[in-house]
Amino acid sequence: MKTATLTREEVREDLYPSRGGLKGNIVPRKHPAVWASDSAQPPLDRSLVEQYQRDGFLVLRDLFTPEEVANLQAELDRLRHDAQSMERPEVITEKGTRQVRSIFKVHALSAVFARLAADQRLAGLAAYLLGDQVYLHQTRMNYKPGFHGKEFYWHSDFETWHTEDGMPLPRALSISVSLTDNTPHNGPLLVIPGSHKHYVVCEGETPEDNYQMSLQAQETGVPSDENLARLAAQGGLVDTAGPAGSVLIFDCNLMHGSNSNITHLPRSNAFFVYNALSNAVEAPFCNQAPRPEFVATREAISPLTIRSNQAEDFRPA
Ligand code: 6CS
Ligand code: FE
Repeated sequence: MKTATLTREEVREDLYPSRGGLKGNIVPRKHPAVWASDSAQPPLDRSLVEQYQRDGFLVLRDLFTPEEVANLQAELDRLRHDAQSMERPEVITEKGTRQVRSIFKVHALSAVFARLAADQRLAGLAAYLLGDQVYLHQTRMNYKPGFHGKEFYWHSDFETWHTEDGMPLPRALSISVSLTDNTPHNGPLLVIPGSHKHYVVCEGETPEDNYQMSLQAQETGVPSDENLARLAAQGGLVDTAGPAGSVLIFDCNLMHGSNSNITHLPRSNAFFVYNALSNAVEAPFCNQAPRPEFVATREAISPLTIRSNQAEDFRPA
């Protein structure tokens, strides 16, 4: 009898199904947050690794010197000034205004942020936690300008990166470097501790070219109010406010969001998304075409060469 020859696509199992005709639900995560082998030497205190495993995030405040932060802030200002005149897809403006909301693929637009993304203190930590070589799945500068910076509603990044980018497993993490003070008032990232251990199935079909709306205001891949309330009742709510130079490491599946910024103080953070090389994106798990390269690296997947930077490496060109 002729055996069926199924293609890789047909045999591929979706371990984290979401959207489509599914009902909203909360299911257990099937994989760890820390993939490091027990024999690997952690680059930070083991108690912090255990805290990350438990909570799904860590805030570190003393990774960069004031001179390094000042140089990064100069590059932030240079990029923001240039972005205002850029007509390119990587520059996302706030809905209804010309204010720059995000600049994607910032590692390709700025040699300074490319060096920062490859810094041992960030990429080295990501490689340890993910137990593999890493590559940059996505990088972005979120400006959240004063008065006009709009919110990022509650979501799990992994739900989007799995469903729309074809990221197989939750073996990725984000590192956010605050380049302006993140105060309790100007829209710091809010997280639900421990929520990374639960996968929230979202309802609804993924629209065509969804990224053209979702990067301004995410409406698909958003948990139900009921499921958000259940997660928050269990884990609480924490803001990740901290002075410029603070670093937030968070698991790809941690439930997070941030409020709009009506203060005069911009909340500008650089975000670097590290994916394990063994977890490279495949075809999307939704019935849409893959998202463009500036939102999800697909064509140029190569292991990151980790660097030891000095302050002068962050001086704008
Ligand atoms: O769709 C994405 O990849 C982007 N959206 C959000 C709200 N967070 C992750 C990422 O920046
Ligand atoms: Fe996000």
